[in-house]
Amino acid sequence: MIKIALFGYSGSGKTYIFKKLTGKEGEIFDPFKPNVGIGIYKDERLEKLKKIINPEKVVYPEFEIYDFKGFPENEGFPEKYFKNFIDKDVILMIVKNFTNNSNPEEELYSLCMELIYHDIEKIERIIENRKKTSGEIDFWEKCLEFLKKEKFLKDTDINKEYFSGTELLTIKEIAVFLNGNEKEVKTDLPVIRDLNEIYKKIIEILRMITFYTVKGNIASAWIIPKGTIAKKAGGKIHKDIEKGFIKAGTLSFEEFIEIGDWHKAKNMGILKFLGPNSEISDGDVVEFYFTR
Ligand SMILES: Nc1nc2c(ncn2[C@@H]2O[C@H](COP(=O)(O)OP(=O)(O)O)[C@@H](O)[C@H]2O)c(=O)[nH]1
Ligand SMILES: [Mg+2]
Repeated sequence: MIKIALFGYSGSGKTYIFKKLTGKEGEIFDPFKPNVGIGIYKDERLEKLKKIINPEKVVYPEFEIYDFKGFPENEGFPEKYFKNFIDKDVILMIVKNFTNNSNPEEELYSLCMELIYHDIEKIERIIENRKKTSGEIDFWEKCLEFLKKEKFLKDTDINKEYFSGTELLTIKEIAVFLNGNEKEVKTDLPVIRDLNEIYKKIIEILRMITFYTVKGNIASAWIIPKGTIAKKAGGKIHKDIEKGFIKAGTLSFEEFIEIGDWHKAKNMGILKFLGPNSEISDGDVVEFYFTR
């Protein structure tokens, strides 16, 4: 499941957004223990499928949302706090923009700097250790230079392999949620302005796609990385499908909606069949054939 961490100063609206997304009430005030909840993505295409085929059950994609206590802007975040983000897939920066004294541009800049300075400190420590053991430092010096230009490491073209196992944060996908409509913000980061758009945008930012299955009167949506091959996509549903994979019958979402019935489409002979190593496309409606 995709893990989204909400990151922002106190009062920016993290808990408000968390409650809206998860429907969960109650709040934890320990800065190192998050509110954790599940957000359900009412995927528009799945809603359409539901209307057309009227299945007994619809399984929507779910996201794990983490709401941590914030710190005031004039205080900043303690280093330990950032451990909260290490295993999350996306850091969603929540920027206050719902009062007329909001300064979203300044607040966003300041949040970015929190992440950048966190990484600078981590790398300075790596370099210190490498100097003691005469390990490789050129790579890390380049990273430092990059960060000092106020850029995120995820945008470097240097070898990202070295990043695995580190506690760096700017190697992650990072997006902005502009909470309110008071002011405009200029930024190169992906900006989300509407709660209803969060999941769709995050799927996009993570370079993922959605495919659909309609089986046994259950309609489901599945989120996979772009470029996933059919066999692996089947494995997302059940390991048996991947192990015994024969082929996948697919229809584009638009074709399926037009015809409105899987068996009819099959009889018309318009399914496209994919071998184990062919890629699934965004919006595909898929039936897997496999041996048990
Ligand atoms: N008008 C308005 N108030 C909001 C919005 N988001 C949060 N608030 C209010 O701002 C205050 C702080 O929000 P909260 O979610 O607790 O901030 P947190 O410290 O980031 O968790 C609360 O009183 C919220 O009800 C918003 O989009 N519009
Ligand atoms: Mg809160």
